[in-house]
Amino acid sequence: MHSSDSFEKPPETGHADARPNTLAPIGWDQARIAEFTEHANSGLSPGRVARVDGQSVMLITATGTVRAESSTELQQLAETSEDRPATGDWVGLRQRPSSDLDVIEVVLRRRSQLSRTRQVMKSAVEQQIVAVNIDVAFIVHAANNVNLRRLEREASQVATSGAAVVIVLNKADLTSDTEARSDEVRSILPQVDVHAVSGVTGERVEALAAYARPDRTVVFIGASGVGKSTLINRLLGREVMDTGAVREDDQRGRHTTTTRYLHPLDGGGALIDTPGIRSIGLSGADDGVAAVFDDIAELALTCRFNDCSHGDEPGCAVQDAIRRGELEAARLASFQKLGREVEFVQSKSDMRLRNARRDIWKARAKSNRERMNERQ
Ligand SMILES: Nc1nc2c(ncn2[C@@H]2O[C@H](COP(=O)(O)OP(=O)(O)OP(=O)(O)O)[C@@H](O)[C@H]2O)c(=O)[nH]1
Ligand SMILES: [Mg+2]
Ligand SMILES: [Zn+2]
Repeated sequence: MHSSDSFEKPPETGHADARPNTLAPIGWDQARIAEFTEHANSGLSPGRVARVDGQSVMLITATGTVRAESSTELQQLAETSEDRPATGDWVGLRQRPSSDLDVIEVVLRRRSQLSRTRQVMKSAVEQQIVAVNIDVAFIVHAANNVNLRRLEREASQVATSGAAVVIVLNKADLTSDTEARSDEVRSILPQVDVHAVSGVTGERVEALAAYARPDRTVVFIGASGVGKSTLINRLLGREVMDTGAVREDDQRGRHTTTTRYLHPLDGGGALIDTPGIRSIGLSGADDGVAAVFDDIAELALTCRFNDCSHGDEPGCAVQDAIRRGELEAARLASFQKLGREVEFVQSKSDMRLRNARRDIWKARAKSNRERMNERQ
């Protein structure tokens, strides 16, 4: 298990001034310092959330790792779980010498936010934050088991977050086919970097290390068992995360990682490990879908009708492109499927729409009842 002591404290030098700044290498830049001035003046110190454990969080600060909880005011301000401190957040902290827990008084503006839609009940969905203030997202798949539909969904999810998408085909040691797999990925995501690597042999892992520069935060997402934690251990150069064997029968992982962890890299930068999730909901906005399918989005601009569904409408530029062989019909199909999912999620999370629908159903039920009564 990982307790707070799995995070290394900076070396004690005896001189406060000589202590290396542990925050700059994980993204505490000039803009953040400026943003923080007023909070520093009111006695707060900065920290970055490394891990959230229920009500308390673990923070990396200039003087080491500390535990903290949100102030009562902050808790009241947080209307949804999205507003609570999340892995990767920069916060302002007030020390509380008499307690093990310091107090988080402010959460700084998020520069990017990766969330997923989680089904909480049969008819209710919730946005769940995966990580914030991230610059790059590694979408990890096993090279011998690439799921293109899932990959498209994950890429759309990342596109809405503000982070750059990088595709990692791990376990390259298990297949001789990595070039063909990489080409398949490039055919659906032409603008995205694709790297075939192995977390076990270390093959091509240096290509990934190149993204993890000082002041950059990289988040790893992907199904359980694809090897996210294995890659992170390799990039960190030590076994920080537990890794787990995949099941023989279906090659699925066992959900070894259960929380999100932010790990500072020795050379600067940070990596966030996340638990593999079974299915990824889309996080609402269509512009993410459009960004991944920008070829279709661009074609659609010239369809005759603004609300063209790219079916059998006259003057459909998308269908024209398919007829000319410039666009694969399968690509349109996955675009439409994704669009429907987004719409579904949006309509579900849009309270007004939900209430309006309920009223319509009530009205229908009522008129059905009345009609039944008339017949009797
Ligand atoms: N052959 C091979 N096996 C790998 C590679 N990377 C990881 N594995 C194995 O795959 C299994 C799962 O690896 P993990 O790193 O735990 O996977 P994960 O993505 O972190 O999984 P969760 O934490 O459950 O989300 C382990 O048995 C690893 O040793 C690789 O490049 N090649
Ligand atoms: Mg893991
Ligand atoms: Zn059209």
